[in-house]
Amino acid sequence: MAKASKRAFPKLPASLAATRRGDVAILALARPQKRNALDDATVLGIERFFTALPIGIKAVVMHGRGAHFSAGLDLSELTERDVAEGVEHSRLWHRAFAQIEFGKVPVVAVLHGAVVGGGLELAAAAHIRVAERSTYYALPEGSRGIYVGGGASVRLPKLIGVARMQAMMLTGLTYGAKEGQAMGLSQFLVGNGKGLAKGIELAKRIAENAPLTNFAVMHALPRIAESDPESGYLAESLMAAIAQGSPDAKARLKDFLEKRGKKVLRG
Ligand code: 1HE
Repeated sequence: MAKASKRAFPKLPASLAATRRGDVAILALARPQKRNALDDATVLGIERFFTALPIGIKAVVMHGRGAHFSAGLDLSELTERDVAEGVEHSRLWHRAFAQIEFGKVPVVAVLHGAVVGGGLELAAAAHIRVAERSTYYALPEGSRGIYVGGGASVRLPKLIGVARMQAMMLTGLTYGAKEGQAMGLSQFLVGNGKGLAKGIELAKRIAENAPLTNFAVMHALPRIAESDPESGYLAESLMAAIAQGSPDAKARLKDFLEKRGKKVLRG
């Protein structure tokens, strides 16, 4: 890759906008006139963005412009697709969202308004979800005669369980921000208009961690959690040893022992 391209964001479609605040990148879904519906160009742009983050980016915040995070799949692109193209399309979403979940840096999704269908699938690929009070969640695929295709069958049951996802899909039930928080769809709930600031604050904290710890949390933890316990304990011990053996960990531990490190204080 050319040197310059590693320092700048890759070229994105008009439906996406990327900015930078120090070591935090902010990706906006920027198609509010279509309620940030996700067309192919946008999903490909998301994949490109996360695979080619500029050097020095340590965390990403993702949010939506306008009154909604995302209305999900762009339904206008669906009508002419045959079965084989449908599989290919779903696999494109899987590939793109895998770059979020198992990409280079942790991702914070800031949610407001509609987080529905593929919009919820996109949010579920992030590591942290901050929801504003206006947020509501739905999986209206049933009423459209389709099925989730952006990874929801894998990711959502881990967040809310199979039964809740079945209820959402079978009934078209909508959950509000408070319910979503209680059931684990979001980890932070904030007032309307406060989500982006909270997301950036969290991303800045994440960016201060040792990169190897962030790597372990993103890549080792979810795999360990799904493995059998004995393999899990082994993998954890190896990951722990690798992390603590890094020069970064040594320097941070020394800082603490010599009274320079941050204390863990409430607030
Ligand atoms: C769209 C889409 C869309 C809006 N695809 N164009 N997703 C859904 O079933 C949700 C469909 N959308 C809605 O229910 C509503 O648009 C909202 C509740 C999100 C917002 O309502 P509202 O009143 O603010 O906006 P609107 O007037 O409905 O929409 C504004 C424009 O956005 C309008 O286009 P316009 O040219 O007439 O101005 C809408 O057609 C357009 N728009 N949502 C295309 N989704 C990988 S599989 C994933 C499967 C799914 O995601 S299924 C869920 C699909």
